[in-house]
Amino acid sequence: MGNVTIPVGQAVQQSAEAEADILKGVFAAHRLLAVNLVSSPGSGKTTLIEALIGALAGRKRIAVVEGDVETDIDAARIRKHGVQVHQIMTRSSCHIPPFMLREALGRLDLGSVDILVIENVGNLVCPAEIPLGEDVRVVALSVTEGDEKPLKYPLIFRTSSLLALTKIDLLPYVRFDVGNVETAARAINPEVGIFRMSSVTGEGIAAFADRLAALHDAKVG
Ligand SMILES: Nc1nc2c(ncn2[C@@H]2O[C@H](COP(=O)(O)OP(=O)(O)OP(=O)(O)O)[C@@H](O)[C@H]2O)c(=O)[nH]1
Ligand SMILES: [Mg+2]
Repeated sequence: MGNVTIPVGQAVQQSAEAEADILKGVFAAHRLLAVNLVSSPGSGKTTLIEALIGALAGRKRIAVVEGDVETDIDAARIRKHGVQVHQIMTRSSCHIPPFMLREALGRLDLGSVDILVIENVGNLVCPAEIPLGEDVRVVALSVTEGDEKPLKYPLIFRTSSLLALTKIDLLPYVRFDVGNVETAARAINPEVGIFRMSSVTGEGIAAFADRLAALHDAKVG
């Protein structure tokens, strides 16, 4: 029988998908909802997680995995809220690799978690291609980034079931057409759930928290 040649890129993707399946099994076994939060650097991911911890307090037990190239600054911010957190430093990787997430999960008490929020490395490109076995992928886009982003980075908008439009308190000061973004996002993914929110005014946070809580309820029955 002759050798079968698999292009390297395809082989890497297949192994990432196999890893993601393992992670999915871990999340299912612990009856937790895994949320993969993706955005450009500085869109407000960590601030949003901090607001969610407050909004879900007493209802859902939250744990957080932080992914950054360097530093544990974000984990230190989350730790102050008294929830479980683990920081992954990816060094040269522009996304959280599944094997690093698997190691991180081993450091958390998953039996006491309802919703695991994974803050991916700030980047709209690399994390889009790497499934982490998540139940929900959320792409966050802040109003200071430009309203053409769904058109320029379609993969992350196609593969995310929720879109968090962050920093809407800044709308009076920037040129950003929310309607255009929502139309473009829905053209790419008609099923996408869109949330306009501000971690400064608190607008939209409760609705977003309620959606995640409902998704966890639906998963565990
Ligand atoms: N005006 C306004 N500023 C915000 C809001 N959310 C976050 N910020 C600010 O935006 C900056 C970046 O917020 P972070 O939460 O650190 O963003 P991030 O996406 O976690 O950043 P990286 O982890 O570096 O990718 C900080 O100065 C926040 O205070 C918001 O809703 N409104
Ligand atoms: Mg952050």
